Amino acid sequence: MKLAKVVAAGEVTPAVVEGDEVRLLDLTQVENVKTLSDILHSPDPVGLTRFLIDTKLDPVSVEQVEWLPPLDQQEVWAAGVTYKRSQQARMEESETGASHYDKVYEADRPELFFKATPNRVVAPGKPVRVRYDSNWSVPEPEFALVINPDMKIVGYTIGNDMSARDIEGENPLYLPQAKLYKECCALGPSILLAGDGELNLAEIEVRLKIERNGETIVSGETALDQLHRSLTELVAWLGRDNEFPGGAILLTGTGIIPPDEFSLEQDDLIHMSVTGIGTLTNPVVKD
Ligand code: DO4
Ligand code: MG
Repeated sequence: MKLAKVVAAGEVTPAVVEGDEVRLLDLTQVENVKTLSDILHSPDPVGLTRFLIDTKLDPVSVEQVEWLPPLDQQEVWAAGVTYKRSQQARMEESETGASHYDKVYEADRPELFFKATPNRVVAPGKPVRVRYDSNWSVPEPEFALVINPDMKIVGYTIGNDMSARDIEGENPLYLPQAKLYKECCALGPSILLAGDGELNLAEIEVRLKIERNGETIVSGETALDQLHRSLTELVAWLGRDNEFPGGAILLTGTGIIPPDEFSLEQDDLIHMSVTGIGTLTNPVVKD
């Protein structure tokens, strides 16, 4: 079951996505359930979502609603160098930082960094930004975990960890500037609610396609079984001596890196797809 946050008839509301249709939820049916997070952080998000579907309303087409990023107050964090491909690319981009990237790939402690506050996260369809002081920026398509305040994974979504590779490559201490700025992250389009069973990681593919003037100029794919760490391990590290009263979103790192000569430009269109979740599409702005 996929849960989204949309604006329909001027109201912000959580909704269920079923194929090309959206079913709005009626939150008046349950006391103390007012937001997407109230559902995500409830004891049974799947059961509650099913119960809240407004059966009096006809489903609406996905084109008829405005999409919002599927989060409220969650902090957005990201893991880095969790795929071999990312380790290689980072070692090549940084003369001074190569050994740090090499070591962190094998170390017990993963690289985890603060990625975005909710106001820096853009919705599906809205522009992500290339910093004006970067000449080498790329999108990073990442499988993202939706985590409740008890540090339980309650869902999955798609995250774009926009990255200024020239700034990060110049000096690893510039990482927060390379990663965290306005419109530096996109999330969505919806959250696949976690079921009871284990995910079959080999079956979950992550794909990236970048279009320029209607032509595909970059494409790539990976599968989640290429991830060097387990999802629960990453969440456990994030939760060490930390707390997230509003929940958290954790991007799990990229396994797809565009060719070194590629940098995003104004009006490029980025498509990121993950099996079972859908496609997150965002244009690029640089000014
Ligand atoms: O160490 C730099 C960031 C790594 C990252 O964002 C990734 O591997 O996805
Ligand atoms: Mg990343």
